[in-house]
Amino acid sequence: MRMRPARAPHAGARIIDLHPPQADLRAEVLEGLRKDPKELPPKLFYDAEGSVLFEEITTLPEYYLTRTEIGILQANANAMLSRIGESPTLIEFGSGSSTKVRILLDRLAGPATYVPVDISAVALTAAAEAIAADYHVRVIGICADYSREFTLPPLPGSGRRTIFFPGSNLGNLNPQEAASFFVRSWKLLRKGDGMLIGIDRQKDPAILNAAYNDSRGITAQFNKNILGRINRAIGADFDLAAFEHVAFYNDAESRIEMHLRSTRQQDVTVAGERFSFRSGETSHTENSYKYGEGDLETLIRGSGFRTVETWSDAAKWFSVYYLRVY
Ligand code: AVJ
Repeated sequence: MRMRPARAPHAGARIIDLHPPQADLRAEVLEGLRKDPKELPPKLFYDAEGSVLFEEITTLPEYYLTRTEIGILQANANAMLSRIGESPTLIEFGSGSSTKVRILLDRLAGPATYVPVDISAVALTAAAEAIAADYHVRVIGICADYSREFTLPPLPGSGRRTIFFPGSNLGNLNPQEAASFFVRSWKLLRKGDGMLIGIDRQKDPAILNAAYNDSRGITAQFNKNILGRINRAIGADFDLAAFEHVAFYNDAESRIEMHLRSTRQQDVTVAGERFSFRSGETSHTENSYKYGEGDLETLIRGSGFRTVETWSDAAKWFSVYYLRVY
């Protein structure tokens, strides 16, 4: 039987809207397409259709990341919770549907505060209400963009804060952006507080290449959906059939790169502006950095964290780190 905290359950979730500045989609797309080589930011993947495609990716046999991380969380949740400490405040960045945190909450005994942070007020509210209904924890949802600096409102609870950042979402950031992510995070914490973060590791490139070139072509659809989204959201006439998915491991940069390759010379009108694509020209849509042992250490040491403990699967394909502010 699961241990229940002694105090009464909290009624519902409180939502605090910090009114994150809405991205100017049109300006960002045009800016990226004016570059040479052309670029489109990976956050554009996640409209309603793209989010469904990403959920499907997480179930693909080749996409080992999600199931491996969930396995690590399940196998080591108690050890993680003892690092996190008594009466914790768990602050999740990009909480989405708040699925993975349930693995921790399932094993929590005693009071706790869960603070999901997400840019989508709709997703945040639904997930926060669901957690408040299912667990005896205080839930304070914060609508904010964790990719920029923001300040937390005063939070109740006397225990340590832990930022929970699963999914290897750090992988989308280049080393400089990753370093500033840790500095921003550090500013939300105090000495002795921590961070529990999921990190995808360097491995046989064949495994990495397969994970981003799945046999059912779902990743290809996910990548091309960025063009469909631009068509729908800002008015453009991209022909999705005239672009192909490209994903490969760039060994020198330790990252998977995703691109969209124009299969012919073509002109596309985007928000009234005309862009030419050469036959074979690629537009860069995503980086997904893979970390070797020691890489993360170098990154975090400069920003006030130390690694306290790491947990991995047997093959060392994925790791969860508990870092502490010192
Ligand atoms: C959500 C950024 C962790 O990089 O593996 C999955 C996104 N892109 N397949 C990743 C993604 C292509 C994913 N992250």
